Amino acid sequence: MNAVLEAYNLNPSAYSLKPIGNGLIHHTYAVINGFGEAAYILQELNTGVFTKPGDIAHNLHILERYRIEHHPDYLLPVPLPARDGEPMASMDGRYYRLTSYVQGSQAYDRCDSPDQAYEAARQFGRFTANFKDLAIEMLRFTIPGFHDLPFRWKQFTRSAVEGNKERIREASGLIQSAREHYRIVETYAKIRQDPDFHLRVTHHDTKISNVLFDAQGKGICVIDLDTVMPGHFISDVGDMMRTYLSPASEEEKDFSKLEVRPDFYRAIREGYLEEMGGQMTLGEKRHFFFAGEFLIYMQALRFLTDYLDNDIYYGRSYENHNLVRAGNQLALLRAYQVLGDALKQ
Ligand code: GN1
Ligand code: MG
Repeated sequence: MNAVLEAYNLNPSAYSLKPIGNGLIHHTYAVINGFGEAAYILQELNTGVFTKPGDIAHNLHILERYRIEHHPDYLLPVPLPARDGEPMASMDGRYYRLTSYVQGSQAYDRCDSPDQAYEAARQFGRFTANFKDLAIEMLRFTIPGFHDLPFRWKQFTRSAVEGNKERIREASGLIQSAREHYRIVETYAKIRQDPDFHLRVTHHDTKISNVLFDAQGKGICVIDLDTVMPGHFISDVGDMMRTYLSPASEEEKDFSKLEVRPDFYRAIREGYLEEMGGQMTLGEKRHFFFAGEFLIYMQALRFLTDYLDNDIYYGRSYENHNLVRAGNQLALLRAYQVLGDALKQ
């Protein structure tokens, strides 16, 4: 990593690296200075997932230009240029980005209170709201088909036939349960055609650790902008539902610990609509609950597909890891639908 620091004009002997975060995709480090303080965040990009790193740089450049013109006071933590002026440092086919550490900020691994859910939802809502008039077609799709549910469904049904035979047998119960929710794919396919659903600047990875908070617990800004691309609000709201509502995460093996907390649901709704309510159409608002179904289901399909494909995307730390994750997400989906029934009453 010394060469990487040098590519950013940092003296490697003056800094140390500390791995942080629990993302499944990139390797992330805090760059610690001689006073023991975090000065930067260094990330190695996963180019197996982001096959065109230049597209990320392109999008961030567009966002940054728009921000400077329209919201100069809005904090958008984009990577710093490398010594040679490039938006990334590339070395032996690997790509790295360095971002300034936001002083006084903290990030959480888990959403522990409705206040946190509210603050985070506001931050993601504000992010989309601030780029309201950006010509969306200027942004590139950094992962083609990323939140395209019919595409994820196709990948799933293909792997359920062509994947690892033994695993297909092992997963037959879950494959069946997953198929039973096909209605969610159909609803999404309709939404996509509906002119009432706008393509907006969407973050696509709204877990709580992608929000920075100040010492008083107020949201400062959103981070991790690689998956920012055109999308629908259901992606961002849905991933908040998926990751904030339950005290137990996607890693939990004891599904009885998955729980859907209605006060957290209300907090997400309130925070998001506070920023985005004025821009959303009636059709979009009516699908606020659907956002959670959409995203939890898509994540279940993605984990299950990866299990059938021998864990090539998410990796695993134990045998059947992705099968357990898929089972977890389907159990969460059922708990979420129970909340949906209650909300209808
Ligand atoms: C991946 O690595 P991380 O946690 O930022 C994935 C998300 C999934 C998530 C599930 C680019 O995100 O879509 O929701 O894992 N990101 C990508 O934990 O695939
Ligand atoms: Mg991410």
